[in-house]
Amino acid sequence: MKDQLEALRGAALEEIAQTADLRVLEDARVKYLGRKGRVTEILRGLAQVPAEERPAIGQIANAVKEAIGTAIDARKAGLEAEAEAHRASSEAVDLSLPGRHPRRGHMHVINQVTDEILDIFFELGFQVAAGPDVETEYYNFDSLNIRPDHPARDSHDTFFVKPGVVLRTHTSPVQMRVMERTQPPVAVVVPGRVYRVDYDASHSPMFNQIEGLLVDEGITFADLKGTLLMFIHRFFGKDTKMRLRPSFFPFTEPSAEVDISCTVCKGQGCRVCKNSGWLEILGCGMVNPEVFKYAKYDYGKYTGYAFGLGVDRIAMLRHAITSISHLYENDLRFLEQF
Ligand code: 2NL
Repeated sequence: MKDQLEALRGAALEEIAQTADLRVLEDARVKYLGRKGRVTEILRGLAQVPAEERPAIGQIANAVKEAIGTAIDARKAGLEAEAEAHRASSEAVDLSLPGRHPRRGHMHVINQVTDEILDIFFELGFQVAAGPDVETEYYNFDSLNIRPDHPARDSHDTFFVKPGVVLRTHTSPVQMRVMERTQPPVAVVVPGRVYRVDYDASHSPMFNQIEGLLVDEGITFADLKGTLLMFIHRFFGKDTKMRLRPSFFPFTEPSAEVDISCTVCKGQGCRVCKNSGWLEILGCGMVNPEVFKYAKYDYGKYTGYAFGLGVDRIAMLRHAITSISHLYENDLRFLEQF
C-alpha cells in the first residue's frame, strides 16, 4: 500500500506539472483529491489495513494528499501569473509610438480672402448681410433700375430658373432687401455667390462677390473715395495707388471703376497688368435716386454710395493664380498651398 501511495504521488505530481490551463488543473484536483478521487478512496480503504500498520500508512497517505494539494495550489498560482503576464503584454500600449495624425483642413482661399475683406469693413461699422441665391427678377433687376430691355437680363447672360426667377447675377438684391426693411443710416457689406452665363480662363459661371452700401444724410463721393482708399491700403498695402475712371451702372450715378497700381510690378508694367501698370478691382458709384424710390427712401434727404468687387479676381491677384478654374476644381494639391 505504501508503494501504491508513492506511485500515486509520482503520477499526480507529474500530471499537475504538465497541466497547461486552470480547467485541466481543476480536473486533476477532482481526480486525486475529490470526493471520489484516488487519494480519498485510499484513505477510505484504511479501515481494511491491519491495525498495527494503520498509523504509518495513514501518515504517508496524508502526506501524499498534502503534497498533491500543495502542488495543485502552486501550479494554480503559476498558471494565473502566466495568464496575467500574457494579458498585460498583449494589451500593452507603447506610449513612445508616433501618433496617427488626422489630415487637417483649412478655409478655402476664397473664404479666407472674403473674411479678410469683410473684417476691414466690419471695423468701420458695416454690418454683414446675406440673402438667397435664387432671386426674383424684381430684386435682381427692376428694383435696381435695370430696365426690361437691358442686355444683362438676356438668357445669354443670366441663368433663368423659371419666368420671373433667376440665379442672382450680383448681391445687390440683398442690399435692396435690407433697405426695404431698414431706414437710414444703413451700412452693410454683402458677401455671396453670384451667377452669370460666362465661362473662360478668367470667368466662372458661379463666382463670389462682395458689395457694400452706405446710406445716410450728407454722404458724398468723397466719402466713397476715402473709404475705398482706406480699404485698398489695408488690403493691398500702404504703397498701393488708387485710380478712378468714369463708368456706368444703371444703379449708380455717377459711377466709376477703380484701379490699383499693379501689385506685381508696382506700376512698371508686366504680364499681369498687361503692361498698363494698373489692375481693375471694383466698380462703384453714388446710389441712383431711382433705386431709392424702389427702397421707399426719401431721396431728397438721403444720399449713399455703393460698390461691388469680385472676390475670385482679388484672390487670383493676391496669390498670382492664373486660371479661375483652379479655385473650383478642389484639387487639394492646389488648395493646400493657401
Ligand atoms: C462691379 C460693380 C457695383 C453696386 C455694385 C449697388 C447696389 C445697390 C444700389 C446701388 Cl442696392 N449699387 N451695387 C454699385 C456699383 C457697382 O458693382 O463691377 N462689381 C463686380
